[in-house]
Amino acid sequence: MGRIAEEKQCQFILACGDSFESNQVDRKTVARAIEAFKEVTVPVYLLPGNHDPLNAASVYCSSTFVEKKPAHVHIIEDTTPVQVGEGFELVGAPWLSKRPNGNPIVDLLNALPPAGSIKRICAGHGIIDIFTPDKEAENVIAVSKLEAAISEGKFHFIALGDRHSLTKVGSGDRIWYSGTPESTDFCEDHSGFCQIVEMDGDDVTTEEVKIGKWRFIEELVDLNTKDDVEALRKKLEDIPNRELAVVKLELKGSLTLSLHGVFQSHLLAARDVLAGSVINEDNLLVIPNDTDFTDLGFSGFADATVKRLRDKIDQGGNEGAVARDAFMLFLRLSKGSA
Ligand SMILES: [Mn+2]
Repeated sequence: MGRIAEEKQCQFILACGDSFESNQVDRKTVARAIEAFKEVTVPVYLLPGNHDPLNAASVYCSSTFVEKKPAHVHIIEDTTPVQVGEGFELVGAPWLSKRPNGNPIVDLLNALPPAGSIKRICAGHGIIDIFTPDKEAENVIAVSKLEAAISEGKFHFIALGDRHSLTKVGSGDRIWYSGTPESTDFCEDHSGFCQIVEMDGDDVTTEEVKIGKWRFIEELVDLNTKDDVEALRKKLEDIPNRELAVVKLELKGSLTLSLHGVFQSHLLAARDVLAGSVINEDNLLVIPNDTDFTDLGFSGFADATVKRLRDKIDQGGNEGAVARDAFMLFLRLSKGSA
């Protein structure tokens, strides 16, 4: 973000809360954040959110942060307007506790007169009413109030934090969640961006820049044939930077025992390099067919074992399921030794 801010000649960087996961983060995490801030060449404004509220135990009051913080990094401690360049001011509504009475932005919206000739930017944090069923909950922000503040000329732009996906709020183009710079979960539909906001006279333009490296990939996969298994292998292999990818597969369809074995070995190989995986096989049927038991090239006791396992599988029930797992393991081990 620092590099982009420099490139695009941004006047400052604003992070609207939850820069730290909690006030109890490791000292090392704080020290490393400060190392990163040192490389940033523009002023940085950090708004305390519900994860990192500005209370007595705040990470922003920790000795590591206070002693090492570079001068160009500023914590928005109260609702005092800060001048951020000629004709612009920034006003934030910091969270002073994890569960304040009402969202801090509400008092700010009520207290401020119209901005007049100055361009005023607001920094707030929390969930908005259109994204929660619990609209009356204490910290929920009513979008109608934000839109009213814009139309009354109190603010020219409202930057929000909390939501991980980059999201435009309301009917205009002046209220936004910039989202988190990294993706952190499957449910996020547009995370991993920073947003560049340009204010020129009365015009506001926004631009999203992808900066996140992590990916959360969720797929429903129908597995029935050899081609399906091969396509899934290729799909898993073609994911770029797999060490930064987490994959969730919802599997359905039906496979023979031997194809399921092939699929399992592809999965094992992928799991070695993926950052994480969640595989749901509840709706994937594994059905033995004749070719599962013939052409295996076994003889002697191995062949006799296959026959005994097959009888058990055909009988079904719990023992059949155990026999099926045993047979698949047997296939894998035999391939390994070959
Ligand atoms: Mn939050």
